Amino acid sequence: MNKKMKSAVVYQIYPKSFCSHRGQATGDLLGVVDKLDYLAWLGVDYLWLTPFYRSPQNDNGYDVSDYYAIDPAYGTMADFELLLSRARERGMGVMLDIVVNHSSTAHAWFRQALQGRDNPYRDFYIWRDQPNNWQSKFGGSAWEYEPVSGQYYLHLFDKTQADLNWENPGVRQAVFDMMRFWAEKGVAGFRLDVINLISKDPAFSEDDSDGRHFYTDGPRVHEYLQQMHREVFEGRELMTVGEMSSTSLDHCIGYSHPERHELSMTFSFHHLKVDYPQGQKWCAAEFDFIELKRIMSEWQTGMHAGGGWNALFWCNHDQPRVVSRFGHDGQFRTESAKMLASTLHGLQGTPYIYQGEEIGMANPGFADIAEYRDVETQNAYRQLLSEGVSRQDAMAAIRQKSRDNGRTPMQWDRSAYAGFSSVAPWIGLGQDAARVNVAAALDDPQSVLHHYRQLIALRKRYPVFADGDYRCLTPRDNALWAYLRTTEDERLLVISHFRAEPGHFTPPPGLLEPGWRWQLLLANCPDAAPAPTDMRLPPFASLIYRAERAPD
Ligand code: TEU
Repeated sequence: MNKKMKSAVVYQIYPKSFCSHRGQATGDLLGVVDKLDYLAWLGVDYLWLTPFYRSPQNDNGYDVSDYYAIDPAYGTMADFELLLSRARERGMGVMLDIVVNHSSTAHAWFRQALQGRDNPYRDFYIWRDQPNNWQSKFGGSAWEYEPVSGQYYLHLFDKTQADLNWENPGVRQAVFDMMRFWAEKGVAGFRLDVINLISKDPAFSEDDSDGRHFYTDGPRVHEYLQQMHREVFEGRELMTVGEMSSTSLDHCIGYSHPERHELSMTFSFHHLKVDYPQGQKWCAAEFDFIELKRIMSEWQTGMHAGGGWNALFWCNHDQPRVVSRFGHDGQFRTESAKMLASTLHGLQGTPYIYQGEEIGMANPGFADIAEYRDVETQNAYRQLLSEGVSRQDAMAAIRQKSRDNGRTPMQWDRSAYAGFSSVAPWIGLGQDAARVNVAAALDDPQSVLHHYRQLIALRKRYPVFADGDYRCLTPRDNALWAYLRTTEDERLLVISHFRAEPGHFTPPPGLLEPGWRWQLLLANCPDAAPAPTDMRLPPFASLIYRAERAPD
């Protein structure tokens, strides 16, 4: 990655819920075009769009049936080309979501594969005469019986998402051809869906858990990514990010170290499991703040030392809203949303902003299971009830954890459908849409939105954001996360208070040694001291200070 890429910020768009240009229940590509001026004003450099390829939409487009076609629900290839050029005119690149751990079972390759064991496409997928004990990430066995051939095919996700067989060189060539097609069109980068799951251990052994030990960061995954780099990325200036499921720090250094020629950076998820007691997602639970700091600090220092690069994120289309999760979506919504933003954007790596996060959108709190659309949520609900969990407890878990928390329509203004569409959207709106929306946020200089805009600008202005090393100053404090980023010439001090009660910050010994000139860059509270000092912190306070070497 060059210097400019290292200071870049990415904005994630879930087109289905972003904006409907045509005034329909689901968003479309022209809806994204309509909002480009807003995104350029915010200052982001890349737009990652989740999949809009042709798809039966069993998993909202992560089940692709044609990698070369735009799903008619989202528009046409001409719409996409318009989006690319209009974004480019505004200095923004478009990143595509590449979903090649699996394809839809409606894909022509799979339909061919069903023709029989001799069909040349049979070996594009993974077939076995007997299933093993591997489990789908969406619940149930990872194997589906196909009665005509009498074999089972592997699906780590929904049964309509059949895993591709990367051992087959023909699969790899077909994937690289497809990626080159989009690169030639002028996309600026790729986000690679669950890319660390593509290499399965060929023994297909029984696992003492759900199978993950035999396909996570599997035996040939680095080889495959290096091949992808040679075949697709080399000679092009592309920003690439891999989504890494249940991965390790060492593997992520491998995936993202520039000299290994794999990817620019990685998403990992350990920090978003701090509200999964004993690893269990589907229960309502408090988050473990100390653990959150520990994990994020470990990835900060580990990736820095190893020469890897983190993708930084609190939210995406699979996660609850961070203000509801680690902040306070009531009285302190604005303060806590800003505090969380500053905490993340002060770290080393590339920050990703998920649509709506920049205005502090909260979980919708749907009361009824019928209001949820997501396949994973629906499966989880059935599973919980079958295990004897009460409806009330099941719904409490779903309200907190469902992926649909992040999928309600983007809130643009206070009109009936929040400016998303002129008809009822495919999923309900957040309850706060009349108050929490882009139009209101633009008008209010104290809004969460203006805070995000300032954070993006600061990253571009001061090299310490991209380059500084990281030290956590408060690993055991129950309320405070303060950290220091340092280069030869600059220091950055981020102080974040994670509680709804007042708190306190005391500078650690040595921090204020002479020779440095401090300034306040950004705060979410009035009357912040101009330089770090012993201070009282209001609820969810957050302050960013910077120092440079004072002239002798
Ligand atoms: O997600 C991968 C994934 O395993 C998780 O984020 C998953 O959704 C979560 O752990 C469930 O609790 C990616 C996409 O982001 C997601 O939307 C797709 O459903 C999934 O891959 C399959 O393509």
